[in-house]
Amino acid sequence: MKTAALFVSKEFEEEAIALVEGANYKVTSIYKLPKSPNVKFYIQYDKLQQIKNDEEISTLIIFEQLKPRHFINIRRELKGKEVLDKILLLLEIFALHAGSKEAKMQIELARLKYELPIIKETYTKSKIGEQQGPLGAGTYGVESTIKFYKRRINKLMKELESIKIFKEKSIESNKRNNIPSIGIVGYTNSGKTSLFNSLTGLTQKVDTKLFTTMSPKRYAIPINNRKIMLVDTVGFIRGIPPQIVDAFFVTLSEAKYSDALILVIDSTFSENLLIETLQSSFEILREIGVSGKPILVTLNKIDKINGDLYKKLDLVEKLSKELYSPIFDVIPISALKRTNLELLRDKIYQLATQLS
Ligand SMILES: Nc1nc2c(ncn2[C@@H]2O[C@H](COP(=O)(O)OP(=O)(O)OP(=O)(O)O)[C@@H](O)[C@H]2O)c(=O)[nH]1
Ligand SMILES: [Mg+2]
Repeated sequence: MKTAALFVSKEFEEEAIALVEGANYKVTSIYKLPKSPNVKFYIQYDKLQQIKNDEEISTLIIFEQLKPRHFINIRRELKGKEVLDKILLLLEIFALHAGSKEAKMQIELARLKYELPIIKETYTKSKIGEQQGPLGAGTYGVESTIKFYKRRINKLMKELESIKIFKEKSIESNKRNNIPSIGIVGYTNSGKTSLFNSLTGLTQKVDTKLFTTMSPKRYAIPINNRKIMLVDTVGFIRGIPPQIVDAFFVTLSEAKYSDALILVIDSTFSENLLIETLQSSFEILREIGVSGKPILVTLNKIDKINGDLYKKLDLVEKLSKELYSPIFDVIPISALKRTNLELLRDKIYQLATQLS
């Protein structure tokens, strides 16, 4: 297993550790981010030296967004060690879980686009004699790498465009068949796939790791003799960097094309975290262009909480209605123990009836 030194602000510490572990690294040390970033290395020079000299650490992860010059300077300083920022870490996790060809292509595209400016800047520096190119082959090597990147980026963009057109057509034809589709969305690990499985009877992979689902899954179920399409999607996280929104978007766009949504919220969160989760969930939905579609909010994992259910339910209901309209309903469930699943099926049926 690879070992990582992690630099992260207190606010994101828990989430960052879960993500780093989800990418199969063992976190061996955690450092605070500097209040004012070092111009050359982002982190403090003495900390960088510590990491350089620590043979146990294979990877430096800075849970922030680095500039190309930071990558170049840190990589030069650390020689063989791997260096990831928040974006490269997320892309690595996406790549681990990506199932569909489209998701894989979207992730490769995001990575190439992110690395191209780093290579370009290395090229500029190597030209003025500051250092060798990334492949150690001088400027010629870097020039051909840049050309390769650009060709590959163009090719991926073309292929993705044709996949998108094909997908839109098939979604259109579903619409003509009058099958309403309902997207299951929410924070990663909230229980979307568990809910999808208990409603469809399928056995899609469920795990405590973040981003277990990386490709959307569609499946039509009958409720009261009516066919309804359910779509399981990739989970949200807070503060998705804009450069990788597209890699997310490949699955999140399913939410945009759905006629209505089920938003799954993890009821085991503290009240503060519930508030934050709701705010960021509706924010992300707005960012991907969801508006006007009815949303059915489910407060999941209620088998794990005791006592404060009604307080939390009240909070979620009030805040959801403040943040979005129309909220179709808010109901407590347990996807795992199948609590209130019949009620949920009824609600889904009512929702579908309202849609057509
Ligand atoms: N106790 C309890 N655990 C649940 C419930 N629903 C889901 N879980 C657990 O929560 C974890 C995450 O469940 P998933 O269904 O994989 O969550 P997800 O939202 O699909 O996660 P991603 O695909 O990673 O975005 C798993 O360990 C589930 O067993 C529930 O109602 N009660
Ligand atoms: Mg899932």
